[in-house]
Amino acid sequence: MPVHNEDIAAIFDEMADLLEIEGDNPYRVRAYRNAARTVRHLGRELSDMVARGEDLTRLPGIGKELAAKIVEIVNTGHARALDKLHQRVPASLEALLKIPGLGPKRVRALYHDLHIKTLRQLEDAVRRGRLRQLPGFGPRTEQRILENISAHRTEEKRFLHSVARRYAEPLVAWLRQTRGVDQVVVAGSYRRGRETVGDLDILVTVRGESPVMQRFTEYDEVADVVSRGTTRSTVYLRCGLQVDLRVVEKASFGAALHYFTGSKAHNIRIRHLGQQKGLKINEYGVFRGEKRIAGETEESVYASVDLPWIPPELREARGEIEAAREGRLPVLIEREDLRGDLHCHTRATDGTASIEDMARAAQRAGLEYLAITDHSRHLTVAHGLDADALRRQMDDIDRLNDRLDGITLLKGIEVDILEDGSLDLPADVLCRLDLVVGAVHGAFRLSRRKQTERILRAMDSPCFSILAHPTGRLLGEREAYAVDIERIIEAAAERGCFLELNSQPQRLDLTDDHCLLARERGVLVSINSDGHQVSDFDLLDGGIRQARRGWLEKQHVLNTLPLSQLRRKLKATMQ
Ligand code: DGT
Ligand code: CA
Ligand code: CA
Repeated sequence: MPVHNEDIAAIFDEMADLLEIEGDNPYRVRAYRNAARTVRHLGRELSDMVARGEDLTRLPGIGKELAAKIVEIVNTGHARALDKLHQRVPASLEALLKIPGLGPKRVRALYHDLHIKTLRQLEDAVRRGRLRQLPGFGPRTEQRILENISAHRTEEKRFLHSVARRYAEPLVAWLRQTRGVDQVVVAGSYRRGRETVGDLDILVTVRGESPVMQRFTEYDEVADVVSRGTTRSTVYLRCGLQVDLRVVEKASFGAALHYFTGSKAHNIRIRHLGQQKGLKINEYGVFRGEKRIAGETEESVYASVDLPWIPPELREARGEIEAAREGRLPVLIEREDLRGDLHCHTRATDGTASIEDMARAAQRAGLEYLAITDHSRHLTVAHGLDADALRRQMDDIDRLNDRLDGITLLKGIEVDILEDGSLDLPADVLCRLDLVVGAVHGAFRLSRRKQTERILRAMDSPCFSILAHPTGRLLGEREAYAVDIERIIEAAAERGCFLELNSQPQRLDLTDDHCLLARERGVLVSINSDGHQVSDFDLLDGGIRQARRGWLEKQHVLNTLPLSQLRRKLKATMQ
């Protein structure tokens, strides 16, 4: 069975959690967490690397012991060390870990000191005020736990688009290889490019007899077949992702694709338009009376209600139907429109590659310029640069630019926005750079007013260019901090600075709604990789997907500009 990086990362994360609950050595715990992160963000499948006998200890943070574990997982699908931990640590504690605000440390305290093992016991203990005996559990923590326990009960598990894609692509390839199979498309939220997907909705058309259903339910990664029929089956993959497969007739393919792409709200609007013209629109086609008049292609479905085809990313009932009717659908940005990347890291801080390697990788990714923006000194976990180290890096970049052909490096920094809104390095140092990317990396729990003012103040600095990952959220891990994003967008418009759409799969902020707002207010968005390794330029696809959901066109995106024009824009921010 093929083991994906995500499966390995999940095992390492779980081991870190369980070791921490057990009170193991913090260095060991951290080693597993770092390894999970490395594995998750690696551009290549570890199973391939193991198959080729490559030396895994050359990966950052992977020593002999971890390398051996990776090989074991790739070969057997599991880690004996984790199996042993499972025998020692009660399974119900893992459910507690899923409550936001309850990390392994707190779960350990609950378990050791209060013998709490289950959600029910936890809820009960909170209600009876028992948690207050524990250090670090105040009334606010109690409140959050209560809120989250109830939210958690109903919460469905969603998958990052990037993770779903790792499962979807090989499955689609597998189905395509099946006798008689013609078209295979993943519809649903996946096709609309949402940042997370609840399940995969796959449509296939076949010629004559095809064993596609059998082939689907016998796929290696299927853990559980929920239902199997001749035209529809549902399975769970081992990672927990649900997949629906539907076989549709060729004459209905466009109608089915339209229906199952959604969104539901968009579909309902289109169906109403049909009704007004005396047409019935469903997943089988467009009908006048009994007669099917359209449905083989999506274009034909839209044409039946006098509309041009609408890109899936826009189908959220946010004005796309009106725009289509009035001939003002956006010409959405594409990956090829990006000429550069304005946010990445190197070995100087928490990246894994040299400046030169990052430059070459960016060039291979088709980019013409790349801004090096390592962390500033305040971010000690990333070994942030002080003024001297930054000056040395600037000299290095000058020398490299003399040597490099076909790509230009820009000098930048990802400077911490401190709690009071000042920047982590003096203005005279910052103003010598080509651009300054400002970011919030701590004090996430300030009030909305304070957080907003903090960022506005940072944007007032004389040389602030781009606000990085403007909400600080980490999908599935950390909520956005409370902040008035509308005011920040307005402030960016007034000050002539820019907002980032960060392409890291867990970030993807600005969100789609924020992009719409930025577009409306005339603030240019910079779609950046925030790359920490050479393979990270691949992540730009995800940023583009989000930007398209936010209606962005080429002219709304800063880093589609040719270098000379970009320099002019950036200079204007460096007063
Ligand atoms: P997800 O899976 O939660 O990320 O989101 P979707 O949009 O993929 O939703 P899903 O998988 O429940 O259904 C796939 C598509 O099927 C959905 O986008 C629109 C269509 N659909 C599902 N149920 C209905 C419905 O009751 N009415 C209409 N008009 N369309 C529906
Ligand atoms: Ca779906
Ligand atoms: Ca579905």
